[in-house]
Amino acid sequence: MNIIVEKNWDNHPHIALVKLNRSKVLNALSNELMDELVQALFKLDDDQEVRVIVLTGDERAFAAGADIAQMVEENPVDKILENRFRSWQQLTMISKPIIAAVSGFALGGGCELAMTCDLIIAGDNARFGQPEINLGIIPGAGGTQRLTKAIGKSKAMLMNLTGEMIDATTAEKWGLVAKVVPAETVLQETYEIAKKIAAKAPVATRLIKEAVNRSFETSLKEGMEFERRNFFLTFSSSDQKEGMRAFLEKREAKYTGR
Ligand code: DAK
Repeated sequence: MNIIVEKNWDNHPHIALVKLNRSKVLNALSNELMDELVQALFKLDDDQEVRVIVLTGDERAFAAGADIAQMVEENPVDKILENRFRSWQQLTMISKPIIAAVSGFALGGGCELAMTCDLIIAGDNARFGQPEINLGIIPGAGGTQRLTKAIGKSKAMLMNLTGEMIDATTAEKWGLVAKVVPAETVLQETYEIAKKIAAKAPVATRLIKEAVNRSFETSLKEGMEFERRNFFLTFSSSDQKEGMRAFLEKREAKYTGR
């Protein structure tokens, strides 16, 4: 098993933990692992009980990139035929919030995988990098695109052209990660954040994810229009009534996800 899925993580009915499970090779993202990951995420996305997904590796590595042993002898035709872009594209179709809990190396495809998630919580031992240049290739899943949007052109150029890693504090300062926490608490801290998100109205959290992601792909005018439509849409949910009534009645809201 290249990944381990724990639904009801820590007995929480709405949080699922997905753990990359190739420790010996620093969770290198083999084709098989990526297929399993996409399948598992689709399953969790379809499960109405699940509201938040946490993706993690182990203490030494979130993931040290695509599996170099699998790629070394490949040619462009192999690449076209195996169509690996499809699984990476599919990751962006998950509608529920995914939090990356990163300890250790997040390099190449590992950094790209973390960036495909909705937010990154990093242990203070985390190292991020796009070292593809050291292998004579360039990133294939967002290292020149998502990273540039996250940290800006000059810093993205620095990381991509030198292949050097940055530490967690720098990653936070540059806007790549949301929060840095002591390495030994990264899962616990991520769980606490997941718990907060899981307590919100599920339809609204999905619409927020969709709208924030849209801001990367569209003009401000179109993005504002998109946000407005999603805003109106929330008023068709019973959770909007529940959220507002609960506020007025000075009680905690109980969301049903409808
Ligand atoms: N692939 C395969 N094996 C890996 C690996 C990787 N990316 N990274 C590490 N390993 C293996 C090592 O070979 C070693 O295996 P054994 O020798 O024990 O059998 C084991 O993990 C432990 O690694 P080290 O002995 O090297 O450990 P160190 O602590 O000394 O060094 C390191 C850690 C992370 C600095 C080093 O392992 C390293 O530089 N790893 C490679 C990092 C890297 O270059 N990553 C970028 C790979 S290219 C695409 C989507 C994405 C991509 C491409 C296409 N499409 C959608 C088509 C992504 C490309 C990449 O990520």
